[in-house]
Amino acid sequence: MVTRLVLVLGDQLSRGLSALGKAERGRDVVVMAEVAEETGYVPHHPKKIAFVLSAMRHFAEELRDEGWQVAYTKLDDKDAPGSIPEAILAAAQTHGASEVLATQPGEWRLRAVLQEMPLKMTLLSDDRFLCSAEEFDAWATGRKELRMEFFYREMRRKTGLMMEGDQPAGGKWNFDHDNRKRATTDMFRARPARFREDAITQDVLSLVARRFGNNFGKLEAFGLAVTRGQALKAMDHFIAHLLPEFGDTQDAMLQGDRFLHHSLLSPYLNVGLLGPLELCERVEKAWAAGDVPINAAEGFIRQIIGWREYVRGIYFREGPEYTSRNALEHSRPLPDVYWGGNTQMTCMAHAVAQTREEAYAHHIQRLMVTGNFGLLTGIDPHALHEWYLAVYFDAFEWVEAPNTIGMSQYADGGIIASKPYVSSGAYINKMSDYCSNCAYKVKVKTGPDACPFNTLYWHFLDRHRERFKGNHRMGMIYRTWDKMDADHKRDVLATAEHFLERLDRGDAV
Ligand code: FAD
Ligand code: DLZ
Ligand code: SF4
Repeated sequence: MVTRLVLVLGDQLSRGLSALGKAERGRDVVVMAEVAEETGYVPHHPKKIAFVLSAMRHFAEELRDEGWQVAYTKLDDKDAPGSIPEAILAAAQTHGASEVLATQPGEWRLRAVLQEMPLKMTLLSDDRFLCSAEEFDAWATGRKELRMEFFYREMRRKTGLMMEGDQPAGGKWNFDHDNRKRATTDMFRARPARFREDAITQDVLSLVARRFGNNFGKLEAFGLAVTRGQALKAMDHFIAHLLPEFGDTQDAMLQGDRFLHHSLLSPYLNVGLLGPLELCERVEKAWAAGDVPINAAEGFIRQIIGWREYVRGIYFREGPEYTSRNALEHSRPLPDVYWGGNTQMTCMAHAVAQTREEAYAHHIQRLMVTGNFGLLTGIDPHALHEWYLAVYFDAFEWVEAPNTIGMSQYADGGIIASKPYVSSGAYINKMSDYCSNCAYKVKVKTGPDACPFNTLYWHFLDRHRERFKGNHRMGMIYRTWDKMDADHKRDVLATAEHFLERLDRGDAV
């Protein structure tokens, strides 16, 4: 029997991966490769690189323990291949193989490359998701608007999660009305699970420090799960200690707490150490046992079977050009503040500092602080896309791009967001304790002390009036703007212009 190669990528670390399912243990060779092209297509945060490489090495060990033959190349090996195709070709030569089994990569870039390989490629669909591309297309075709909420209901019906017959448990599909309270510093909070670094991780950490020490991001205090066993522990820890209050503090931001009741499970889901369905079934069980309130359980399950599956459907439906969309024609270069440049804005300083240290910021920080700032100031959405893809430990294009290009920057012209996610300082003030400690004044509307979000918000709406004036969800906002005193409006716009000039000059804003 001729040996076949079985490709396992760094975000395909699942024992149930379709390519492994089709392979034969005694016959086939698993190919896993640490390669410069994958570690360098954006300047990834060192913690993200270390996480992926350590999880890959642990996964390879586990496969070997189970009797698989694994051809694994490390980044620092002599003659290490520089890219995934090179790794495949080198392994094909070594093992005399001419056929490759692979699960479709989660990125257009690698899909295109694999399709061009001069070998027999069997590309299997990635069934670690609940909704296939075909199923998503069938749902989306013919709809005027692709509303996540309706997609989510389909996924609830399909999985039967928190369903009573064909009706949602508790009589409602969505309990967000009970969620999203302002966090207070005295709220009880447990910490997310952290793990000790073993010898494999320590080796990877030294490699990453040597090779990627100049990338934006701190490597010390790693602490992430790198095996399925650890990821399962992180999941259990979250469900027992954090999930009960997940809904309440979902949108809150606190200077003294970077994680609140968020799960930090996204990296483990995205590389395949955890499955979305097993996680949601555990959450459902905790709710059914009375350990978790319905608003928390439903809200969490919605993020996974709703948002996560929905954005993947959009990514593959919209095609490889999606990341180049720029519906609002924004072109400002990414300012230094995103790379830790000096700023007086406490909210931006916090979001960026925690990103640098943890490779993590939670959803509202990504959407309503760094995302909101990017949209209001008119930063090139592709530059922001590359930033988000680089700096977060859970960033893979299929999930990052729809969130950035679509949800956060409205660059897809409104496929994901029915109106742009913009806000003045009032929203950040309501949901956080940042503003009380800021050089800018959140209640001030014009002049040098005014919170930049207050003036940029109106500047954005004013300059995009033609596009948004007919949006039925924005009519009220434009009416409010129109009713304002003309002198005041002029001061608002002039303050915003002055801020943008300072930003363009590279001043510390
Ligand atoms: P929790 O708050 O605990 O949520 C639970 C889980 O729900 C997450 O682990 C995640 O798997 C899922 N989830 C929640 N919201 C979303 C969403 N909007 N899209 C997809 N899944 C979601 N998520 C990524 O996994 N990778 C990214 O690269 C990424 N980039 C983003 C960029 C921007 C501009 C924005 C606004 C959001 C982005 N998100 C991304 C979505 C979300 O911010 C993260 O999934 C979440 O912060 C991960 O932290 P957590 O595990 O503590 O999440
Ligand atoms: C993110 C990442 C990194 C940093 N390094 C590797 C690597 O060396 N080898 C590998 O197989 N995968 C890596 N990955 C994950 C890939 O970039 C990911 O599989 C593609 O982006 C497709 O989602
Ligand atoms: Fe951010 Fe404005 Fe609040 Fe300062 S006042 S923290 S800039 S929202």
